[in-house]
Amino acid sequence: MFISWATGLSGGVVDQVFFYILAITIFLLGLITFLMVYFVIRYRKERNPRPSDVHENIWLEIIWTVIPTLLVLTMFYYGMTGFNFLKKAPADAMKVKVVARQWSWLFEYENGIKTTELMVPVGKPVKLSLTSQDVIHGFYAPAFRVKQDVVPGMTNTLWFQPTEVGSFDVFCTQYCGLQHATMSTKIVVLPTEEFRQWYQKGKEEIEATKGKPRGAQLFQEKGCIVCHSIDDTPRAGPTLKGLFGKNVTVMIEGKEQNLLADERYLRKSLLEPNAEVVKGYPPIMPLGDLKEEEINELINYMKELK
Ligand code: HEC
Ligand SMILES: [Cu+2]
Repeated sequence: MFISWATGLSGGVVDQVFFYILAITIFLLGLITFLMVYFVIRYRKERNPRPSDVHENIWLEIIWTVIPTLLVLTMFYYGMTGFNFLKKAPADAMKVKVVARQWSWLFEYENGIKTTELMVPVGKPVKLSLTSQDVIHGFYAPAFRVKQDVVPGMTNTLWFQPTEVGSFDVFCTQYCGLQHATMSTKIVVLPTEEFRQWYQKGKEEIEATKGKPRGAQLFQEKGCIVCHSIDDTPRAGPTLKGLFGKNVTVMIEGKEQNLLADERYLRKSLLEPNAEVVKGYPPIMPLGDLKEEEINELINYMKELK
């Protein structure tokens, strides 16, 4: 579903305030419209040829001051308690780091797993710490009714607690450059046991790279593996299996061109990811923060992916 119905604890809290205010607004709209029409008929010229001037009606004034004030105060009360609820994550929340960059999201879990879609277990609160590597982005999960700006140089937080299994949209709400519209992902809520297995498996994969050459470790640590498989599994980016020495069709400033995937090509892919963009893929590959030595290791590693 494009915009899903409210879910999670925050969804319920936000909707309560929203519908409370909406109900009062609709009631007042009805009351005022009714009185307007009624007075127009009741006090029309034929029935009331000489207009009379009404001076002071103390009770009327008290009523129309006190009732709206009380109504507005209850709205403030519900708004404030809802706001406090949304601002304070429970202590037992699962923590996930979120890095936004032009134009993708990266999620980093406490055990080191990295993903491009946010995987969470059902029924457990999740606390996100959000930062940006480049410009201001906005993390927005409409189904959970939560939204937070993601600003370079600072860490903002946000929390939610999913109450049902499913897949929910995430959008970027700050116009952050050309491919802003493609900067969306999903929150995937899994049953507890399924999540536990996934989390464990990810941990084992990380452990498995420990004894491997530096290039393989970097490929994992720098999050390349999140978008590139080294077998044929499709991910956000093309598989890197058998890339070296192959011919690739790329778009350079909108023009199609055939290039040999040699060392120059691999290096350029890392230094200027959006200069030679593989045909059929969006230019979402982020500029990793890589040292010269790390680039060399990664290139050596990619050359060996047969
Ligand atoms: C957010 C997802 C994402 C991440 C993270 C990412 N890439 Fe990419 N990468 C892509 C996409 C999408 C493409 C294809 C479009 C393009 O060329 O920009 C690509 C293209 C490439 C290419 C050219 C592939 C080809 O088939 O010609 C190489 C090489 C590459 N990436 C290496 C890396 C390395 C190494 C890292 C880690 C430092 C990395 N990528 C991180 C998404 C990503
Ligand atoms: Cu963005």
